[in-house]
Amino acid sequence: MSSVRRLLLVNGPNLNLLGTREPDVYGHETLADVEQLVAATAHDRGYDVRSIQSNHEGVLIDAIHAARADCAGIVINPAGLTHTSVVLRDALAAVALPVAEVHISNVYEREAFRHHSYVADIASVHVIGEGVAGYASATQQLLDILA
Ligand code: CA2
Repeated sequence: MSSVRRLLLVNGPNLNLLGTREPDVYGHETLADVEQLVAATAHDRGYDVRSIQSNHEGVLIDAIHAARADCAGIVINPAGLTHTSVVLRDALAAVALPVAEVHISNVYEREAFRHHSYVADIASVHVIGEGVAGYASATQQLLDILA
């Protein structure tokens, strides 16, 4: 087990709008609810969580790089960058921490352009289409790997 007992939670572009639009797709919970859920799940197992959401790819990449110094793993919903971003993938691969990829909606039941993930093959955990509750499940599975 790593002596570092902290996770990084990363939420990508537009997820700051959670709970305010498209509730039929993303539910009624807010980003604050997601961050609280992950923090509570991790705290129960002795971990704390640093959370970041940004609409800017470079900000997310800087946060991922910083995690190398003081985090044991990363829970990430890359949002639309999932399907487009080689640089986000490269950042995750570079820090070489265990990664849990979460998607609130079932991307495989949506448009074809959402079916490919640049992150999927470097993530150890995938939770897709379980709503916001999927973040808790992803956190538990990541902590199982870290235990
Ligand atoms: O299902 C997911 O979690 C997604 O990562 C969400 C992304 C989408 O591009 C991915 O294909 C699947 C979109 C995040 C936008 O979030 C919003 C939340 C509320 C209202 C509008 C957008």
